[in-house]
Amino acid sequence: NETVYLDLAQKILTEGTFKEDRTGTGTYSIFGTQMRFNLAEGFPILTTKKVFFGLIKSELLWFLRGDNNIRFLLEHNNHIWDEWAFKKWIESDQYQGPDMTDFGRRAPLDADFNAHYQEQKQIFVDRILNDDAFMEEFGYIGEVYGKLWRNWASVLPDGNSTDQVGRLINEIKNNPNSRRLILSAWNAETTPQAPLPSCHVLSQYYVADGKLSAQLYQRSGDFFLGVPFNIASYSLLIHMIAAQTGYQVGDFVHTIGDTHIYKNHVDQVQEQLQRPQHPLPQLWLNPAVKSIFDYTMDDIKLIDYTSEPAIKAPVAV
Ligand code: THF
Repeated sequence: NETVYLDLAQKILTEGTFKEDRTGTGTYSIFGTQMRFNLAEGFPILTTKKVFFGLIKSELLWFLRGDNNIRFLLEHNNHIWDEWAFKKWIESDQYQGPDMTDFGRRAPLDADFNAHYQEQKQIFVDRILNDDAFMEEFGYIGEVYGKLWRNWASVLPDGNSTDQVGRLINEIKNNPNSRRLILSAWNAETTPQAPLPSCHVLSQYYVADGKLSAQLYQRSGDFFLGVPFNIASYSLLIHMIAAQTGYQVGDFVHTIGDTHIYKNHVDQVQEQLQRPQHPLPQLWLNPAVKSIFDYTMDDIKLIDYTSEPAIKAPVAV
């Protein structure tokens, strides 16, 4: 169950240091935390608030495609990366609309501005979906997840790019005792220039007793909005890799550096902490799928997911 998540939320609120941050919102933060989820006990998606599993599926399929252009997400009605591509657009000289500086901070505070922002973002999203040249120029979010997982550029003059996921699957099949089962999403040269440098920096995979486990190092965790997604996303990835390599699922170990609750999420967390837990759902993966790269939305389902209602909160940009 999710007690480990709720206890850590409580600890951040009680012991966290108040820190200003890049987004100007302010957070309660502690450094260096760890949660462990035994995936055999059920699929670790929160039940004290509704978490939209469809968004988690489409984001992970997007990473596994090696895609770092938000069009695929938009085609799946997934808007969790819009702000980052939009930021690049409004900072470009081609953008002629109303001033959108600091939109993430201003939108929740100023209804008038928010109306303009929503309008501009809708125009942006429609153009990414319908205008190929625009999508090519402004749809990318840089050298993060998808790109680095599937298509890490070579530093050698005539080298080939590296498919880290393909290699990882082969290594788990052929060399399961390896201590080098690593997926890196941080390229020291290029990632710091991305609109949002990767939060989940590195994951390591581990096989023992017929079970596949993984540990994620996440440099920064937005505990209320992002972390529930990250837990479910990596748990889903472990299930998929285990299914493709013939192992059962073991543990997901989630290590986070700056573990924070945004100031404007505190009321929501407090409400969540009062709520009852529901039994965890089970994950179903279509057993007919023969490659990690062939899963579609319909091949992945949660069985018996019941939860308390969703809790809205503004995302910091
Ligand atoms: N930025 C911030 N501030 N926090 C993050 O967790 C985060 N991410 C990704 C990129 N930037 C980030 C995107 N992940 C939501 C969930 C995950 C995100 C971004 C946003 C979110 O708003 N979830 C809502 C539902 C949204 C919807 O229905 O469209 C929720 O209630 O869960 C770190 O991965």
